Amino acid sequence: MDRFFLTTAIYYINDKPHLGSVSETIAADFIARYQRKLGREVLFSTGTDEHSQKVERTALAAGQPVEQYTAAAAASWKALFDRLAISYSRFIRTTDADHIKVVQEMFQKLYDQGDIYKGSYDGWYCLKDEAFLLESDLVEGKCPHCGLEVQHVSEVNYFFRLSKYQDALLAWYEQHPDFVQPPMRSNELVNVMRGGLRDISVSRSTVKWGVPVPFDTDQTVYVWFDALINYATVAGYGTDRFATDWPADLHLIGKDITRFHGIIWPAMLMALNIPLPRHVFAHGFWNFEGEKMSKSLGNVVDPAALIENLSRLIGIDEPMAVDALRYYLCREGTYGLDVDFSSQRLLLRFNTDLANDLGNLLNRTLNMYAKFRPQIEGQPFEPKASLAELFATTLASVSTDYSNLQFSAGLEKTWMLVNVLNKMIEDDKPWALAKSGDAAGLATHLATLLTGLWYVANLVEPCMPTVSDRLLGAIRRPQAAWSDLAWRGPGSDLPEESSTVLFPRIQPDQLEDFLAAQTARKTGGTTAAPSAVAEASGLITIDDVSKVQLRVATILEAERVPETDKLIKLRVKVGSEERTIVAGIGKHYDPGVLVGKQIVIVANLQPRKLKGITSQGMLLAASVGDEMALLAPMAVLPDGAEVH
Ligand code: ME8
Repeated sequence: MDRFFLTTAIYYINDKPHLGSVSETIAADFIARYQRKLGREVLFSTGTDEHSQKVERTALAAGQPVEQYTAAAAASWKALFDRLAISYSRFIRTTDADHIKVVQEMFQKLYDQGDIYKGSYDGWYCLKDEAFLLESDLVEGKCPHCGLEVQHVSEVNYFFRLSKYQDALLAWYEQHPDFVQPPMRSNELVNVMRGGLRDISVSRSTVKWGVPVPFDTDQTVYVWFDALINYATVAGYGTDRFATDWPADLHLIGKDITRFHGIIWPAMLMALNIPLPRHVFAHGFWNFEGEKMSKSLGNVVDPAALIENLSRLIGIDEPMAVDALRYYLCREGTYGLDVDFSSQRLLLRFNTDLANDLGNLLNRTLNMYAKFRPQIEGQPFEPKASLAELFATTLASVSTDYSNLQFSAGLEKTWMLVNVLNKMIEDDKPWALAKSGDAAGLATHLATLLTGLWYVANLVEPCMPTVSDRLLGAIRRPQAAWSDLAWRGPGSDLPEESSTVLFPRIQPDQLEDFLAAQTARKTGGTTAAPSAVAEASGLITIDDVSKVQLRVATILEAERVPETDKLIKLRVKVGSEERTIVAGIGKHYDPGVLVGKQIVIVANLQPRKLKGITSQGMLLAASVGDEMALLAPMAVLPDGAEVH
């Protein structure tokens, strides 16, 4: 059977898990489940990075022996991953005996062959990132990555000959342009390598909590050297299994640790004569109000509390709350880029996508099937042939999105199917078919709903395993491999219940309670503003609308902004006033055709600079895909006219 080996980064355990850290494991679980649906045997690892100076210090501060501290912390990470339905095959701890053995074997081998040598380090060290830094790396004397204070370190330790592999690494990147993704991350690394690589320190003489260097008991292995090796341990380095389980197909990591995975780890593998992983994908960060979630900034969202709040205040059981969180994390934003967390957006997705679109579809299908079953007895029970192609092409396109880690795009397409089915109910009017005695039409309609739901339940499984099982339980159809999904009737798999509430629609008072609970956690007691509650319901008030002043404007002049094909600078007349507006319409309009036209602008927007030009407003345009059209009044009006 085809195999797929997937890893997440392993987590430092001096901090509690936050939403950002678990988002990586959830995304990896999505991939693992999808690969299983493709019929592959999946090896999927995650775990904890337990050595290091900062863990040693945290245990000391907690007044606990470090072994005891790490055992308890690792157990709580693992328990959270179990709660989040993470289907890992191995939860690796860097304190596991097999891992320590592999680290020591590799260190010894590299030392024996001259790739590790003794030297002395005199420079800087960032405790938060566990990174050695050059004087020239520092920004205003602080760590360039996390911005925290650094410490001066001067010690004798062992170095890895990273510089020796610079050319081989660059050649590898040239031959494997998709080794590191997204491409911007690969470009960053190539630039670093072209700037020249220096040998790196790979042991510490002042840190006791680490894997002992096998031939020098005064030294422990540097935590990153130890941690990266976890991937080889999982694949059974040193055993027969390694030949089949290695290389990894995908290392999923965050954008802050690309140098370790895209430069140091491949160089270590080259030195050890081990094949390189096939892909490294670096995702973006979950931010909170534009800042990376981190304990030092005090803005972390606690996933366990979030699930508890959702479950308790919305009245759903915990596995469904977990799935709602998983859906939000995978559906929001483009994977690879940063995303801002918002409790309101989470609830909006819950109410619209999950309760309204999907939950309703299931409930209506079950209701109608139970009601009309006697009328369709003896009729052929096959789905509409006219929808076969749409479902087949969507399945293929969702598959491409999932394979490219474009989870949100794949889910969006799945929801397009949900909405096609919902719309079909409105268009076909099954109650009218029943009334007019069109038993064949009614049977086709119901078979289409049940077959469509079977597809949808399978397509959402990588993201929401419990929802998928419950959907399938309700329509009494089995989980299917991707290749077994076919546009055929349900056969003898037929629903028995006449209704089920998958997700209840959240009521305004529940919204308020949830947002208050989430806010209280971060600010120590304040409640959610009413506007936040309204926003979460997806509705705005007339007061919100009246804040925006829309006006008709006449375009006097238009010219392209140099060095961009997107921006056009407009001079517009709004009543007695003339203004400059910079608009991103350059790919859709030639400046010449715009002069003399009337448009609608937002007149009370704060000015902002675009390419050095102050833009005093924004124009309104509608777009879909690559098409765009400016909005204009249907009759010529005096410019400055208000738009209501
Ligand atoms: O770096 N949003 O561990 P770590 C998204 N032990 N992802 C985030 C995030 C956020 N706000 N914050 C962290 C380490 N992550 C090392 C890894 S691997 C051999 C050793 C991601 O606990 C981060 O980018 O600091 C990384 O991929 C993972 O969580 C673990 O981070």
